[in-house]
Amino acid sequence: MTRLTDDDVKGISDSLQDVNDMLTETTGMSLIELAYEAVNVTTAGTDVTEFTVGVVPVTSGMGVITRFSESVADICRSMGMESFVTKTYDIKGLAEALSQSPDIVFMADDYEFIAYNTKARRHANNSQCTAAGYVTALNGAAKGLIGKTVLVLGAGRVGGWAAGLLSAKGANVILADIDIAKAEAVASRFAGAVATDRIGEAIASNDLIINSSPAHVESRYIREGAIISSPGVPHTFDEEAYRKATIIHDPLSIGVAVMAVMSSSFYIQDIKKCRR
Ligand code: 2YC
Repeated sequence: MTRLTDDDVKGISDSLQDVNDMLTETTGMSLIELAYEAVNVTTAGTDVTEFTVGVVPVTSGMGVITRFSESVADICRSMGMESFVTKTYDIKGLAEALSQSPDIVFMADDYEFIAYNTKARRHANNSQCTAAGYVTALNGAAKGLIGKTVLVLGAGRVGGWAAGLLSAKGANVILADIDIAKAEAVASRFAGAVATDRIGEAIASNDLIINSSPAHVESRYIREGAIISSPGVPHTFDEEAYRKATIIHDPLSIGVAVMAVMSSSFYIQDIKKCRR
């Protein structure tokens, strides 16, 4: 998984309103509306403002990313969720968080980023939630995906989840990766999905794109009027790309917002099961 840098994260807390405005303009949904749509629940079923959040910084691997945990907490606060970041790290930090009985605990190392619902004892993961958020954004911006062809750049975890969600939405999926074997392995899981390693050609012949790759996308391949829903980091689109296409990106907010709604939704589903 590509790792955010301090630089990617430093502006997040101050740009939450900009993200909301960008999403409203490009998809017709605010961040929280997008997150509910992505998890396919309504506020009637799950009201995230009733859930509290604890975020625990983790020092393993390449260590803490400056303001990563604070940004996660700010994103949840912007959705009306009472949130805190622990003063201590790792297991000590988890113990500190649990002593305050949060409904959801967010933690990330260099391999997994989860939102654990302490009551439902289930967690949401960032890869699935990021894919769900960006597929939902593309669906909104394209005004539906049924029968349309969508190019997925990058056959990693987010790309794999996105291919599955797009397939479920009735889109025709093309999976592009420089590693054709990787693209074919993922494409083979979804009826009708095809794999390619001819990246430039694929970009030049598709108007709807999910970019879940860390690679640079050459603006010269991008079609006028294309819609690129782009979770990929580093985010390296230039002004020519932004002139030609509608590009939907933010480094963390969409994934975290969907994680918060998905993790909250586990609790309600379990309660309903008990009531039957
Ligand atoms: O500050 C901390 O607690 C660090 N351990 C956080 C490391 C996050 C590493 N993961 C990522 O940077 C990417 C993000 C795009 C979101 C998911 N993985």
